[in-house]
Amino acid sequence: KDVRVIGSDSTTGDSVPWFPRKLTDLDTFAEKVMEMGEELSSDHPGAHDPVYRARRAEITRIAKTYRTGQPVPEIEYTDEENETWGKVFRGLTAMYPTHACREHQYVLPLLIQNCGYNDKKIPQIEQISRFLKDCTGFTIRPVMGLLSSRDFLNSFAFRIFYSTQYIRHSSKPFYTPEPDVCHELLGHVPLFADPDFADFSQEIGLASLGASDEDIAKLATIFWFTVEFGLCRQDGEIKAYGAGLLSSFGELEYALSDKPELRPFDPSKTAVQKYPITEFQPTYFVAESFKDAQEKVRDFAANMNRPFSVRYNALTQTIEVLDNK
Ligand code: HBI
Ligand code: FE
Repeated sequence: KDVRVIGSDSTTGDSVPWFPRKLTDLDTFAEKVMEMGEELSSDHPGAHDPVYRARRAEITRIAKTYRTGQPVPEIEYTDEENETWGKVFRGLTAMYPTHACREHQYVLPLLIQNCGYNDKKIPQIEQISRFLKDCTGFTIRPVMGLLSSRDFLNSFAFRIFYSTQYIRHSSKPFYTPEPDVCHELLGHVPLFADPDFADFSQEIGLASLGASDEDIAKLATIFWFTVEFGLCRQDGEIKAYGAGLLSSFGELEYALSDKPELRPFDPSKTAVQKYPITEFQPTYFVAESFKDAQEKVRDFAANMNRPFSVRYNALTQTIEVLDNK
């Protein structure tokens, strides 16, 4: 087996889409946001608030200029921002004991102890990133807004999570049409501290490197029904581990009610399930464990249409490409 160089961004013929091979390659993603990075769509709760828009521009500038190896700059959040966070924090933490998976319940007190999680102030990304690094090797980079599925998924191959640093508009504390710190820090972060979940997320990331556009769409759907909206079975009960659920009171309650349809997680079926993005999900997929889900994603990836396989070298933090055609 040898390592070959792949470097084309065309998906035609037998060439392979470009993908990052080393950490600094991720610097090129900084400005490639899809939407809402700098501009808010007209139905965004903050779209007509000039103070909110100026604040967003100030915060996204950090993500735009961030480079590999730098500490994530601290943000001094305003009283209004901290109050919005407090409302969300208090509401959600009241539901976690009955609704969150055991891994989330185990990690949240550690975040309170080590990373300044409380209902008074929004915690700082840098401190959280250092904590995650000690737990699972995951680190956090700031991002301006939504990345393409390919770019976003690729980063998980390196155990890197792109997190926004701004918060939703104060007029609607329980609603956001896009990721914000409440979603990232309460929904995603606790799970990245869990070794099995970290392995699972990295497996999706590795599968996405150089994948065809069709396979990226499938992996993004798998990501949606696991990392974002996943349910799991624990001690005979259904619990939530998806960040989209763990950061939304309404949907967290609904997902564990008898209203939605539940199906077993099976990558080849999950990958082609249609889903709405602005309403509660009619269907959720239930994982038996993160290890089981990881193995299933690995088998799925092995059957993808990709003329090589990849491996992450944690010592050099680079991707090795194995030519095994
Ligand atoms: N970009 N910054 C960011 N955060 C996300 O959660 C995100 C994204 N891009 C795409 C995406 N999520 C998912 O909808 C999947 O396509 C992976
Ligand atoms: Fe998310």
